[in-house]
Amino acid sequence: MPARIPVPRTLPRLASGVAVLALGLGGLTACGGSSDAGSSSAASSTSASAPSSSSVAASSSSGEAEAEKITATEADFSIKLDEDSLKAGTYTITVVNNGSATHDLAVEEDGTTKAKSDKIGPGQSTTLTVDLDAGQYVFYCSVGNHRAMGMELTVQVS
Ligand SMILES: [Cu+2]
Repeated sequence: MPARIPVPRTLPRLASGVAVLALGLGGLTACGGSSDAGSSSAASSTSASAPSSSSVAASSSSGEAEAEKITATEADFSIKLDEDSLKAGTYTITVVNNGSATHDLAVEEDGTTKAKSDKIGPGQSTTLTVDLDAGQYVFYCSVGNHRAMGMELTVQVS
């Protein structure tokens, strides 16, 4: 009567208490531009009176990024942009009217107009500053039925 005791070949391992923590920290927007700020102390303007018409801009000093400059060229009836891939950030858009009608430039996000330039006549230009997050926008002219006539441009911001 051979009493074979089956010996398990796998030795019990000591499971050391290793806890694997998956830190899912993502999506934090980091400003990529490492600009040397604080070296322009030579121009110390002594303007004590702030214009009262400016909105309350007492935000924190974390947003020191310079505005990107792009140009939107308008004609009768089209809008062209000199950049075709935009990254999220602050943009100062120079609007140039090369047409013969009055135009403006509006920036729409999800059906809501979030910024609009002054109306400019033929040959004039103006600027419009807008913060663009990642997403889809429509640049269009809000004058008359110009948008329906082709003055709109879908802009993708990544
Ligand atoms: Cu127009």
